[in-house]
Amino acid sequence: MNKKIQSALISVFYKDGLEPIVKELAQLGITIYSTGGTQKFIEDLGVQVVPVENLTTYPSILGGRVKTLHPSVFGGILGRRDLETDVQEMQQYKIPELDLVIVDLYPFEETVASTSEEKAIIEKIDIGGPSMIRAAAKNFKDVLVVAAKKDYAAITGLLQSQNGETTIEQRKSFAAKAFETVAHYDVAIASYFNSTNEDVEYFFHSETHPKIMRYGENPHQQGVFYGDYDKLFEKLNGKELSYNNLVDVDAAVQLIADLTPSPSPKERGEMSDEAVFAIIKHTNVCGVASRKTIADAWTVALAGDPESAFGGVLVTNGKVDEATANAINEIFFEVLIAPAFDEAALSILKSKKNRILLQLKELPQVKTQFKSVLNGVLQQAIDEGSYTDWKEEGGRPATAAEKADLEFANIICKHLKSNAIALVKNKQLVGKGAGQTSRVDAVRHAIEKAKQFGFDLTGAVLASDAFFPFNDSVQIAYSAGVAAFIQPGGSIRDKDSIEYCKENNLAMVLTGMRHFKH
Ligand code: 93A
Repeated sequence: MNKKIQSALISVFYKDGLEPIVKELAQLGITIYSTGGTQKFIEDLGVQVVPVENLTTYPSILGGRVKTLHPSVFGGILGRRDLETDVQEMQQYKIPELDLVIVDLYPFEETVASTSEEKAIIEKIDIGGPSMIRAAAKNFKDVLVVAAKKDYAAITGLLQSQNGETTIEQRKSFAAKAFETVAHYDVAIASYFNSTNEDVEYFFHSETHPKIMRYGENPHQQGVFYGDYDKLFEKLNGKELSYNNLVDVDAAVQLIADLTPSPSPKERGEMSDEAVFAIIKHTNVCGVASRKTIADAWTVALAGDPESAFGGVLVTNGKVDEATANAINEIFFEVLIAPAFDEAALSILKSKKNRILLQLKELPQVKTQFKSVLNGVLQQAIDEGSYTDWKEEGGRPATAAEKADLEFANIICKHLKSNAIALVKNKQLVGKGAGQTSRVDAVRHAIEKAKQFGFDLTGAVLASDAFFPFNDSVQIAYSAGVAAFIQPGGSIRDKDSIEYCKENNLAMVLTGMRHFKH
């Protein structure tokens, strides 16, 4: 049903962008009601405005906490124009109909980001604003609600073109947006309250402002990041990093740091030898390779599991050049992290505006990890290093090429969720089993993946994040062609797998360092 707007209530925190809409309302002869600051702004434009106090018969009280919270205001918004009893009551109490509600809320998130002073933050919890928005959205049959600054232009256009009339569909669609605005606002407030509980304060420095994420791991979960990723990365392109992006970026950066001997990301950017490219999905690496050029490293990493790569987080230790950018551009990915990009590469990669490009400035220097469990927080030192020992216990020593692959596989395995198995051939991850409840299943899965993408495992090496309690894993891998193994050792039955390697002339390295990752 079309409705002609006769009256509007405007109460906005930021006044910029309001002028055209106010002028349009004046032009259409619509009565404007408004709160203190907004009223002044409108008056300064030379437009007539009725102070909201004329409706409430109260001044703004309690330092502005109560300005619009009054039956005259909410009655004017919520009253059903087609319900006789509502109409009668509105007349009885002299409540004018309010047909348009424009609100821009107190900037809660901005305040959280700019100060840690609780008193200032609490005052920026808007009560009247969201209430008016909800009321107007609920009564969309009669009222149009505008709850976001970004919609001012659209509304002005609408009023102009429809001569102050709106359709029910238009009002309902603005109501939906309004409820979204309020929902987001409340999530931000709840996240802030959760973040100030003592446990969290204890672990995180007070100078770090919590960054409220759009949501957590899933849209129905709240999410907050305590930290400062701008210190580590320069974002060259793309949308906001999500909660899941951050989790994967963390996994990516840790992996690439382990696969790159010492130089800083900046120096690495200039180096082209031993370029490593890795593809991360849900914190697990699903493709990784080391090659002379970055373009080759990318092609070979992707070939390891082109199926999983879709939507992944990509990371390299080399400077992204034009050839590599062209190749990467072919697939859909969420984030690309590199220490450097050349100009041509950047312009290719920036072709998609949502694609996140991060230039790694420095590696995080964090040495401690936290994880919440039950009603507390677990803290541990990070899993630094990849082996403490290098004992050749198999039927023969590993060859030089196998050693290189074994080291590579061992690091990859460290970065996979347990139980983890990594199959590597010529510095390419050709199969992996991760997050399996049985180690043998992880082996089977790794072999299956390798076969799926046409790899011949003859001469491949296998890394395991923990010891082999039985020799079944080694047997299965050997049957598929694997010739060398790396594992921490430490089982009372280590000798079963060692014996098997001896009998079959297979190399087996014991590292003395387990890499569980839960
Ligand atoms: O402090 S409040 O929660 N109490 C209210 O009654 C109220 N009414 C409007 N905040 C309230 N507002 C907010 O004031 C609006 O959401 C808007 O952000 C702001 C506009 O105030 P002014 O027009 O005085 O600048």
